[in-house]
Amino acid sequence: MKVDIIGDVHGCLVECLALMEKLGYQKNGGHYDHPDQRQLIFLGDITDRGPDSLKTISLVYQLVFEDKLAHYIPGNHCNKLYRYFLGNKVKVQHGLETTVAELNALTKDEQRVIKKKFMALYEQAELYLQLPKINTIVAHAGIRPDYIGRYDKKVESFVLYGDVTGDRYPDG
Ligand SMILES: [Mn+2]
Repeated sequence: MKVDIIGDVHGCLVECLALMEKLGYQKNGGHYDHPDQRQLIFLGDITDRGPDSLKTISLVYQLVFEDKLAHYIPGNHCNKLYRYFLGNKVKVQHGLETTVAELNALTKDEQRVIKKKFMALYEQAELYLQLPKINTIVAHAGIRPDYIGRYDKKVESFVLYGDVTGDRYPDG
């Protein structure tokens, strides 16, 4: 089993595609594969800040669900976008404003398609991925050894947001 782990694409679609090409992924007939059967892992934060968050969602959706070439693990930005799509009150800042601006530029139907793709990705995702074949565990913000095998709220917060202190800087 050979994997390429890509974290924090943050809407940088062009760079992501260039990296995939460099790693040997090829597009044939509209579908991606790798001549050596390598697999991709997108390790969270695929959206926000960069110029192409929505196209990045579509790319990762295709790679996970259609091409079966990638795994997707959520990050803190993904969690926030998920809560935004649920209609929860989230602050549209720290990068989310770029994704929301992209969404607002779409028609309602286009928005629905993207939302559906992202929700499907997020809801099928595991909080972290155990890859015993290569003696590896991947998590967006890391994981404590004693959390491995657990999937409760405490573990969810840790793998998404890290080992937070609860302290806050004046700028939030
Ligand atoms: Mn992050």
